[in-house]
Amino acid sequence: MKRKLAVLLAGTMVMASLVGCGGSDAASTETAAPAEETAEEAPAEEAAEEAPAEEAAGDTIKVGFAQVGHESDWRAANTQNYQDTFSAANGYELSFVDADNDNAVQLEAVRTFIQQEMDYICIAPIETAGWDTVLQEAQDAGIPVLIVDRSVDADPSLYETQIGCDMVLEGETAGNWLAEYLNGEAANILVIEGTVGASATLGRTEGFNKVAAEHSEWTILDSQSGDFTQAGGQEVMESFIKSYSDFNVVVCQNDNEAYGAMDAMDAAGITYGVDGDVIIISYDATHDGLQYTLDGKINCNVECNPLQAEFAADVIQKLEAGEAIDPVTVVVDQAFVAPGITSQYATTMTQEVLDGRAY
Ligand code: GYE
Repeated sequence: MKRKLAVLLAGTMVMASLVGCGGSDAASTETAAPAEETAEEAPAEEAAEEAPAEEAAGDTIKVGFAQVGHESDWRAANTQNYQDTFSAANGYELSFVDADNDNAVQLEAVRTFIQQEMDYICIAPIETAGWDTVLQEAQDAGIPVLIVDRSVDADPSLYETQIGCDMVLEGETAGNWLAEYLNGEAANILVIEGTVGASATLGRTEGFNKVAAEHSEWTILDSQSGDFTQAGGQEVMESFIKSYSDFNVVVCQNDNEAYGAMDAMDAAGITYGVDGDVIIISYDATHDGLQYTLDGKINCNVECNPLQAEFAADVIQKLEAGEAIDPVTVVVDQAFVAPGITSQYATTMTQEVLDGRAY
């Protein structure tokens, strides 16, 4: 009881949003239940005593964002987008932590946000696993959590919502495009995966492998993590080149890995892209990745849109207003292919498409 009361006194504004939300949305009612119980159990006059002070300080919404790191161009664009959206001018105080791809640092950041009594916590989880305890701690503290970009394997009642791209679909799109492009030709495939245990890695791998399983003429020779970095992509590709002499497809699970893989192939005299021996598939479709696609160096680039902060802000504003929120928001992607390729799964790159890309 003592803990519950402390929770109530610490977050009048948060509690109000949860109660309001619970009243209007079935999915969120469940999520908000512990905080609502807290409200009901606490003596009304004690809550009233504390409320005015909390409300006076409550005009600015305090958001803690535990970001993965700064491993890629995608991540840089995503971070910038959060900083622009959750600005003081927009009524927010954003506390930003770059976890540098370290799970322990990310967990610690979330615990610090809980201690600091943030109004909301956004987590872009490095890995899917290991979140139950800290999410429970946030819920016990009455702080709504938004899982953003990647997903977690925790009980969904421990967080408000998940916002991100459909990584499995991205993998399927890459696979479907390859099948269409090869049209029955054999493929010896090397995969440079993203960070081990990340939903972006797991989903893209699952989706691609699902299509690969339908093609007995395809062989996945090897699949290693390049940790979503350019250096990682280069290192993995260099080791692939030492081990395999007969491959015609390299799948890079993000653009930065593709840049590293291209450097490694350049150094080894291996040609790639529309005029080369090796087909390159990449993910993200960031500006530079699309430049390489326009140049015909990357054959197919499956988009993952990093501009997701608006969706998070929308959820927070709805919770503040006591409105219903969606338990899941899928950020819609498309795929792009090099000039000269036409595909039912992707848009053929043009200078105009590239000029329209802000990140
Ligand atoms: O593809 C990669 C980044 O989680 C979707 O993380 C994101 C991935 C993105 O490092 O570039």
